Amino acid sequence: MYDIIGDIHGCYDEFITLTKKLGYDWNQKGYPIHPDGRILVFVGDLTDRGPESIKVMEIVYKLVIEEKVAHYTPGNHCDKLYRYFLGRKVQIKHGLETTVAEYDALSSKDKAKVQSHFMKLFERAPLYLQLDKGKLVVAHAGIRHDYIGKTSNKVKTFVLYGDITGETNPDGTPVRRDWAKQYSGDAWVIYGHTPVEKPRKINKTWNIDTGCVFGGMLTALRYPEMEPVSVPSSMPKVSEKFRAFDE
Ligand SMILES: [Mn+2]
Repeated sequence: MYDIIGDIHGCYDEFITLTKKLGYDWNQKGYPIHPDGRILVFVGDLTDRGPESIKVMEIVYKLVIEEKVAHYTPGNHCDKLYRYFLGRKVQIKHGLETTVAEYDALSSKDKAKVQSHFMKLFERAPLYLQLDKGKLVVAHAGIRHDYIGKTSNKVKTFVLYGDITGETNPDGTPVRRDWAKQYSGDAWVIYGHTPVEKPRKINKTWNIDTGCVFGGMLTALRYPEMEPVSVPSSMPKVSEKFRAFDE
């Protein structure tokens, strides 16, 4: 009944192709509708780095806020864009520069619309989603078993950034612990955030960020079937962005 979509990062064309592959029809109303009433769920990181971040934001706004036919939970890139729209001092890099460039090219009328849509989408979104009577949890960077049901700042940092230690790797990237390997909960946790070459299932968790914006694939997970469905990316491959795990 749900199709959970991994990090899109402005890859609008791949999103269209993926939803069509999943059986959604765009012709009836101009947004994707499934004949069996399946529901789209977005794992966050709609924008940044890819070519059409604003189109992705707008279609998700349409589905979640206007039509109320989909669910969305934010990612770290969404959080940063929201802070940018609030007027906070954020660094316009790590992909935000492409979204800001798209935004700056809009008319002032469209700017106001896009900003208010995204802010409303973000403000109404839960930190993470608990669906199917709690049997399904969708959180951008995942969630620890004992954090499910909680919303402290610690939980917020975890669901947006993952299990970070505060330390950095020699290449400057944050050290991220492999929380999924320790996960022992009964609920399925579906997440993105860390690009992997293929959807990664370990314990009752699935990482479905297959690095579309880095030339990998855009992946959805069909729930309750637990069947991943992917489409190839049109972006150039940036192999060093993909993380390998020792199982
Ligand atoms: Mn991401």
